[in-house]
Amino acid sequence: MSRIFSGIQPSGELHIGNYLGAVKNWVALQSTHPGALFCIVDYHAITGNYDPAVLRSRRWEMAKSLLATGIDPALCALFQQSDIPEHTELAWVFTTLTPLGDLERQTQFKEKSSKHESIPAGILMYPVLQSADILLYRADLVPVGEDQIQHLELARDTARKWNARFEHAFFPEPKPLLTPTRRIMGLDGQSKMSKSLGNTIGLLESDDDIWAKLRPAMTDPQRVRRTDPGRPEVCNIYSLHQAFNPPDVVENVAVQCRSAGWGCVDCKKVLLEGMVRELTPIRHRAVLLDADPQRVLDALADGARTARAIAQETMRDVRARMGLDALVAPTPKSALA
Ligand code: AQP
Repeated sequence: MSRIFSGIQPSGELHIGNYLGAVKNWVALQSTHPGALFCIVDYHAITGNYDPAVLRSRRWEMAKSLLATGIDPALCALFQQSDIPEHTELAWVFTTLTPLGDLERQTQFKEKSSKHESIPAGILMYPVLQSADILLYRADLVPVGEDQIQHLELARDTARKWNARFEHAFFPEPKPLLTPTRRIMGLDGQSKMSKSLGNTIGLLESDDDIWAKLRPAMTDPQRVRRTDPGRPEVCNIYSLHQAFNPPDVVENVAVQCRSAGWGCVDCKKVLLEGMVRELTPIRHRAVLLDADPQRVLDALADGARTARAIAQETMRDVRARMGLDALVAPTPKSALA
């Protein structure tokens, strides 16, 4: 049976891009793949400047939000990366096998480093730590959004390199598991919806707040007047309809858009209905968790126990194969004679 691992940074609120690209899939997969591991990757969230108090609160909010989506600690392990020091230990091992050029070629590195005058090495090393996150649990399936495909290629290379040097087939070569909504664009319709770009709709936002963001959101730029026919295939709002509304509604949206039967605001109102239908139960569960925070702490403690046992076993095996296990005194030369 395949083992599933995936992670999410507590670098901001859980948004509909994270949800549709990855987390909704986690919730489905936890029932079909017992023993799945889902990690709040907090070491990945400290690569830039940050406020420790804000990070603490975001870790909490992320754990709560994930449980609210339906992540069930009885079916999977939900834990924090910083509770398991073996992540950083294995990351160092993998650093020794990774060519600098492979890291500099990563698209996310190029995008994120261009925003810094002095580039933090953590941004460069991010995919090495990510490979360690996955391979520490010898996971072979990783439900992620499209932006992570290149990083997973690097994880496969790393697994191949380590296996070739130290033990054949020890680490599996992890493959991505994508959803039909593998890349959700931000409300500007220009770049990926991203916590750090401020172009998100949070999973726990109120109906009014969602509407305030949807109303001015980018649609087909050729629809200047209400009577201009639209092109659903280029419209970000249409792709959100595909994620939140049933096929008959989506079909009608396309007809109304192409014929200019609806204006963009009418179309967004129908989208809001679909979003509210899906997000209301999640928001309700988040309120219940706010009233019973011990459930969040218990889930994380249980998850860390499960993860730690696997991580410690992997590192024992890795150290032994690399000549880093406990030393035994050499046999004295006189005893060999
Ligand atoms: N816009 C997106 N569409 C589809 N999937 C997405 N994911 C993120 N954005 C989208 C997927 O969500 C999971 C968790 O992502 P992450 O927090 O580990 O890192 P990220 O991809 O860098 O997410 P953000 O929101 O863009 O964070 P920042 O701004 O901090 O870098 C991943 O599976 C990701 O593919």
